[in-house]
Amino acid sequence: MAMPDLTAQKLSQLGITSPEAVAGCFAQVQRAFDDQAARHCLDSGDWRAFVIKWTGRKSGVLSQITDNWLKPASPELKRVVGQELNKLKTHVESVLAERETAIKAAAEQSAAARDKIDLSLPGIERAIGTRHLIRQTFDELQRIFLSIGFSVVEGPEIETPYYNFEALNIPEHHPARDNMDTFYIEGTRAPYLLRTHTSPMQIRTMEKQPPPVRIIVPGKVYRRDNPDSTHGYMFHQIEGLAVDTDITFCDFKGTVEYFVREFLGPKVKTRLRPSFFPFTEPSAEVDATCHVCGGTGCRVCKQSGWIELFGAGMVNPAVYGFVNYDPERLSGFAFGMGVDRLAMMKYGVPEVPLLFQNDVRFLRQFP
Ligand code: 2NL
Repeated sequence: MAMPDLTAQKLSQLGITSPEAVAGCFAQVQRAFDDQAARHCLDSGDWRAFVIKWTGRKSGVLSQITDNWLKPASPELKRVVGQELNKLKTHVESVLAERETAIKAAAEQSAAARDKIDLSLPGIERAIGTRHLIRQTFDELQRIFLSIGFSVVEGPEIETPYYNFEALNIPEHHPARDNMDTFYIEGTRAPYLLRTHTSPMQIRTMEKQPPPVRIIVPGKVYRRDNPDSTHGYMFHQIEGLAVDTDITFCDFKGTVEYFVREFLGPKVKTRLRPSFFPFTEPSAEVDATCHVCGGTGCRVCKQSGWIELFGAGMVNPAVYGFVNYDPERLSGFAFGMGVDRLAMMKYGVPEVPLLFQNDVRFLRQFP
């Protein structure tokens, strides 16, 4: 007979009348318990249910036996039922206690095993980034200018029209503003804009310190362009400025040539081509012999043998007026180069978007 049916009935209903038969019933119950105890594993949720099934106050098997077998037992059987019940209770409790100790020990052991640090395992490898190609190019350019006595100055990307245009001899409605159309910041009382070159920081430096000045200003600059393979709305620039009492066009030319040879190699030749900037006079475009054909003419240099590198010139004396420098006593040169352009040229990057999409297949080529 299955367990609940057996203990749900009174002994008289089961037809038990002798002490031997009582002992037989208890033996049957104990076998059922031992059987289940062996099957119920150390899984603790399952274990709880098993414990309650046997020792639960309300409807546990032991309580059922007390209620159904012991209490209504006939006077002749009461003693033996009580004895058998006590034996069963002791057995059940000792088995449960034993198993519980084993469960706890096993849980502790597995927790200890889990927490143990295996020092022989390889560590977690974290990918360490590398310097982006533009950063590498900035560093290279800065190294060259630092080696000949320039210092690095940085400044804000949000500027006023005065520092970005007026103080650089670009008055309102000057046509030079056309290709430097920029982003204006709305909702501020004073007009603010995103700088179109890093020149504002050269103006700020001259305002603050007396000559001599020998600085380069690296940074991000913005222009309102439609993005394509050669343009973005942002690019990186390094501008340079040298002002002193005795700076000549020869210093300008010598510095430019030194820089180009350091950056592109000793075989590269340089030429200056007349140009125009409102903030320099005279102004020049600096060209270098083509890095692809070496000057003989190819598709990249459009058969000319020359590649345009950057713009430069002698500082327009009008600029000195804005910073309280004496144009009679001082002279200097300045230049501005697009870092992205130079990086693309030197490393053969075909289009601007590649620089800023941060595709690892591109980045990994410049570790
Ligand atoms: C270009 C050309 C240039 C300058 C920038 C400059 C700054 C001051 C005074 C005079 Cl404070 N000049 N900067 C001079 C010549 C050229 O940039 O094409 N840049 C991308």
